[in-house]
Amino acid sequence: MSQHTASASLPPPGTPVLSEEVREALEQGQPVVALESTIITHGMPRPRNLAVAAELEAIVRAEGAVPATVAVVDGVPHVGLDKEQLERIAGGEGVRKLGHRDLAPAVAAGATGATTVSATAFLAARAGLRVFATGGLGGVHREWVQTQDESADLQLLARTRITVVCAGVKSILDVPATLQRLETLGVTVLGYGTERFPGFYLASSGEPVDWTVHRPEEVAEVMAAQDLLGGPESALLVANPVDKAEQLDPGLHDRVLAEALDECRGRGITRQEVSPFLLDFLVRATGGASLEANLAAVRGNVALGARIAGAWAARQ
Ligand code: PSU
Ligand code: MN
Repeated sequence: MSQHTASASLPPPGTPVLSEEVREALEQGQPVVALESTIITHGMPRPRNLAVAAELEAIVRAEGAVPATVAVVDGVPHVGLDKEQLERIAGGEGVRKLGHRDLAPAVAAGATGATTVSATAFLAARAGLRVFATGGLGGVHREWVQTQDESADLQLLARTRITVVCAGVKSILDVPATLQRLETLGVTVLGYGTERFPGFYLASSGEPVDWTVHRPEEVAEVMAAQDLLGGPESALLVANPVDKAEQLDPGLHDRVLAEALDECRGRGITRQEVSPFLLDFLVRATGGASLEANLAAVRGNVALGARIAGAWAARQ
């Protein structure tokens, strides 16, 4: 571990290192938005992923907030990456996917990896950030009865005080079961400008949400109420639908999803390989349209995250 202690400027291993810009913004009470890195490494084709990563940071800045992309570089968790670090993560060579439980071994081994929602939310909250924007959460998989495959995102969000802006969960998951699990875990869900839980590629999954807000200030109000009420330090999910004009054609979506699930079952693909296989199948079967809808959803979430961070900072 000598690489960590060699530099006097670095805190002990495992402590998230803030970029200069993020540290200053936090000190001055300016809005900061955490961004996840797994969508860059494992959710998008190279080399477009690097351009997207930079674009997402630019969107946050354009909305008046500071972006803090989260990743582990050479065993050091970073909240806010510089250009070289972002290139390294997007380049993908030897970059692992790190959930919350993978952080300790990654730190100990000096590994480089992209953080999922669970790891990003954990590190961002540790660093004092309150708002995090991403694409979709992990959730309860179809065929859960056989596989027990449920993303660690859900449990982590049940015990982490952070506001997560997402476009729902991918339709390759069991959406009603995921919503039920969030309810069981006590994670509050707000529909943003909608009474339906978004369907990631689609503006609506068809499932209802119990609470709807329309402005960033209303989200900040709910965050303040969470803190005042006390109790378990759970997250707040803001479910923000993709613009209807940019969603995937619903007929096409339903058709290719059914094909993808059949193909996956037929080939006997299981465990960690399921999601990448299905996502890749969707991109190819829709001629890239699913990727465009995915990007549109993420851009919208990042912009909204910045506005919520602004509303939150204004209250402090
Ligand atoms: N959903 C998406 N895109 C993604 C992911 C989820 O629409 O890239 C990634 C996120 O990083 C999420 C992770 O936290 O997958 C969940 O992985 P798992 O199911 O292995 O927990
Ligand atoms: Mn899983």
